[in-house]
Amino acid sequence: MRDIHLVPVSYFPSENLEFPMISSLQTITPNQLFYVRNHFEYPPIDINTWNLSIEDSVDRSIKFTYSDLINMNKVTLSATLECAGNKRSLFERKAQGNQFMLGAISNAIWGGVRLKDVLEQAGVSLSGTEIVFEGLDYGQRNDMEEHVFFERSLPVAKAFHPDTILAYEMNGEPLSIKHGFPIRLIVPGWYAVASVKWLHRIRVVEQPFKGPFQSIDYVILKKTNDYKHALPLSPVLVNSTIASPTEEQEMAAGTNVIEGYAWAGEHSVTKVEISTDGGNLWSEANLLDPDVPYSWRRWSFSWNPQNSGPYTIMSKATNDHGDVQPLKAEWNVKGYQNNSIHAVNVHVITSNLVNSILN
Ligand SMILES: Nc1nc2c(c(=O)[nH]1)N[C@H]1C(S)=C(S)[C@@H](COP(=O)(O)O)O[C@H]1N2
Ligand SMILES: [Mo]
Repeated sequence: MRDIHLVPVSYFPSENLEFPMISSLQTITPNQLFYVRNHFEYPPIDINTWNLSIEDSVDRSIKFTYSDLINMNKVTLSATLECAGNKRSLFERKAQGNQFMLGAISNAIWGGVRLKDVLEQAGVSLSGTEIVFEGLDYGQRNDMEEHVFFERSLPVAKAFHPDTILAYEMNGEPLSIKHGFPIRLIVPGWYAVASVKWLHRIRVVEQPFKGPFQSIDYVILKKTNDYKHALPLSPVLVNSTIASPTEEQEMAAGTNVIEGYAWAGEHSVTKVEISTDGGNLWSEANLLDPDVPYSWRRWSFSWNPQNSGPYTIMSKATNDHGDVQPLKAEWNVKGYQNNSIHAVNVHVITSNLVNSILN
């Protein structure tokens, strides 16, 4: 077995690591290869004093301990998490932020309790406006004087969705510190910024939440500082990635396998098409995984080039709503939700070519 590692994007001020997209395809990402995206230092956690408090809009608060939660009705579900900044580095016009390549995405089986069950047990009803989730990690942002916690909100309907869970397990193991121990929110089908790690406080609010990670970051900003017209990130867009071959790879003429992943957030991937001539002709790839809600599907395509030369390979996914990846995703200041058709340039080498040089 080869020693495969996460790929560092930054270590300071926070640790950010990508899944190595060049590793062999696996539907379930092993925990030690699951990408890591943090805004602050890891918070210290003492499980004996940790609790989750649920506060309603009149400041009534109910606390759950770790054992309260793990003794509730358990659910498991598979969900792909994708950072909204995944593929930021692939925008032709550079966008600010961590220059993620292809690997700010991974897939795991999450075990935990339905958020809805916890909210109901705490007496929260569907009547509020939004629910705010606070992580234990905090620190300084460049644009604010005071320290802030990592906080995000959800509309009440998504919070009460039966697939929105408070996870304490990842692929059958207790959640690790890097992924939000002891409890993280999992919001399937939404960009992973919604899936708050190191959760310790949930509050019901009557006004739309305006924290910096809700209204300054993770919004689609079309012009610098034009926050007035910024739109909140929507659920994950249909997307696909070619994992193999990789950019500028040399390939022998004859049969080659092109393979990768496709995902569609709350939707299903229904089709992946491959072009090997820069986007003129498209043929369907084989989907290797069944359609599991919220989860990426591996695909493969057998390619048999005969002639030497440069080729541009492209992958294009379609969802069950008929949405297709665009040739070029719309650029935005913060470089989010890049779902452009993925293109990889390769070189096919034939033995004829080598023989003609050597003889
Ligand atoms: N508390 C907290 N939750 C967080 C974050 C964070 O920095 N702090 N990052 C978010 C973002 S932007 C992403 S993409 C995912 C990454 O989850 P992972 O590190 O388990 O892959 O966590 C989300 N939840
Ligand atoms: Mo993210």
